Amino acid sequence: MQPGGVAVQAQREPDRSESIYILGMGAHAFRRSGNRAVFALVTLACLLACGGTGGGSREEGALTLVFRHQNDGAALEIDQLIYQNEAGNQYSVEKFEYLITDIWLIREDGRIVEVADAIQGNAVTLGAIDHPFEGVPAGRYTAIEFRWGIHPDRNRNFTLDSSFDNLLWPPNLGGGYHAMRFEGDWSLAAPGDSSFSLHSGYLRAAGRREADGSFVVRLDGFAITLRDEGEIEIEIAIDVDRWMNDPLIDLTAEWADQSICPLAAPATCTLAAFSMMNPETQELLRDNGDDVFSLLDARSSR
Ligand SMILES: [Cu+2]
Repeated sequence: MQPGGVAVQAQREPDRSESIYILGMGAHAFRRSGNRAVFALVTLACLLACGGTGGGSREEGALTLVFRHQNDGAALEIDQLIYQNEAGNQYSVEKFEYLITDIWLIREDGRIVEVADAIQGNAVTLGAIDHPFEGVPAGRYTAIEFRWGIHPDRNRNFTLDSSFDNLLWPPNLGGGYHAMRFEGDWSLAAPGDSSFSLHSGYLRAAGRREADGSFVVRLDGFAITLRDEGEIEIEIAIDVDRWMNDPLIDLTAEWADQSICPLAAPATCTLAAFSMMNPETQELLRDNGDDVFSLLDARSSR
């Protein structure tokens, strides 16, 4: 992998039992309680058995994580019909909201620090807000990993707390949570403007291929030191244009399988609509994920 590069994996199941820290329950607002009892026990066992710093005086600091929303490398503008994807569709962005889970910092010694269980972003209503996390163990960090969406094993209704209910996915399509809602207008040569809706999640419905839109993103190629009572900042770009470009999502293209189109013939479904019902769209979105994220900055700020 190139420095600063991105690796995307569909699954990530390392043996974390030897090397994980989990931050305290008060570390951030969205922490899920209950389901990580096993990991908490492992952490406790490690803290006892591994010695640590002893005496409850663990050295720790703060992390600020920022996601910047971009389009083709520039700050994203909302509701402007000024963008064009590589298929030639002119489009605007009216909605861009998403779920990120399993945010881990990787230390130089290979240890994993779980920073947050789940956060959500919204380019329209929240913009590039800071996600602050306290109680991060001091050390030297060389990578950050997170999952876009949520692991399929956990992608069921209400596995996250109620602050994530706005991202729930329709029960008849499998339930759980969206990874992303990306919507806007786009321009047709004729008869005029129309809207598009690219939603990704975990499609499970009778008569359709199962398709999971979640994946792991790893950003590395940096080395920053978090000192006791210090602070580090990591800034990550999400480039929305890249959700449509490789492979191409041409909003005029007709679904490969019209037999699952909810419209009555002779109307046809195109990739601009009904994205939640179409495994083809889910797979195209997931396959586009490998160049959406990039590291803008990683620094020790205190
Ligand atoms: Cu949806």
